[in-house]
Amino acid sequence: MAPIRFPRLLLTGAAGGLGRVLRPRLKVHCRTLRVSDRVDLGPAEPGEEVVVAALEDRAAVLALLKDVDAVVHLGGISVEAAFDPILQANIVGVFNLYEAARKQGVRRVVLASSNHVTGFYRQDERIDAQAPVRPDTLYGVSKAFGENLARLFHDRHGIETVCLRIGSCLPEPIDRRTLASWLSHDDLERLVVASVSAPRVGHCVVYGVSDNPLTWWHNPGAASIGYRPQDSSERFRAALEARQPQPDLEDPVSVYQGGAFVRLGPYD
Ligand code: NAI
Ligand code: 15L
Repeated sequence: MAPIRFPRLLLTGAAGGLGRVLRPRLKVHCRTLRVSDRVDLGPAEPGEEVVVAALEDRAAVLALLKDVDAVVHLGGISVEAAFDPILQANIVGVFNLYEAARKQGVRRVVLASSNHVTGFYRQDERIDAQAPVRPDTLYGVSKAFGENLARLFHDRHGIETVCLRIGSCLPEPIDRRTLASWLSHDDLERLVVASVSAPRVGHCVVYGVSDNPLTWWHNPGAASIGYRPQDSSERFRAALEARQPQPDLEDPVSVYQGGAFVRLGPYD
């Protein structure tokens, strides 16, 4: 894998599921990895700096981005929730991140967006990243906000962002839906490394999936940033279909790409 050309990388959401996957892997690719979360991260490992910060704390986020060359932004609410925590973490928090990037001169962000930005497309449709957003939750709306804010900060301030509409990043697919949406941990690493190290990305939106044969997403942006997935959900299909009954195809959970998210809410 090509080395990242940024000396100091910031990884937010480092205490979360994907943060814990990426923390040891990104270290290999940069001189200093600054890891951050709102919860305790334990002591810094060699080559690390640890900063505890809440994304909604503007001053703390400004300090967090000081001397950073690029950001991998995973922090925030990662599922459907009431509006107020989503507002703080995913809307105020993302604004604080981009304002801090602008003020601190950070030129590249890899933004964890989500497939739930387009979760109300049907599973029998194949879309690309240019399709109008159809969020399936307030969470999905907040991710669409992040993508749009990233575009503003690119057009107005030249900050480059790869918005990753991550599918289902798991050790292996867990049901029929995730046979289509699965992103392996190794491919997550490949995708993030490509997003950080591609020479020019502008503002782009890429679905974060492995090389699954049945997919809902036409994803040309992935190749253009140099992402080459190596894994496929296909080897799990037979066993998974054998142990899981055929779903009710009229159920919205089976109809829409967002799966169970399309039924979540209400919102307080
Ligand atoms: P996670 O929920 O396990 O981790 C998120 C981390 O963000 C947590 O450690 C949490 O403490 C931190 N956080 C939450 N609110 C914060 C705040 N206000 N200030 C500072 N830190 C805060 O989520 P996971 O699974 O690791 O996902 C990482 C990112 O990728 C999230 O942005 C999520 O929306 C996105 N994503 C993940 C997918 C997956 O398959 N795991 C699929 C699609 C998107
Ligand atoms: C997401 O956006 C969530 O963060 C993750 O927990 C999964 O539910 C994933 O989407 C998915 O769609 O499987």
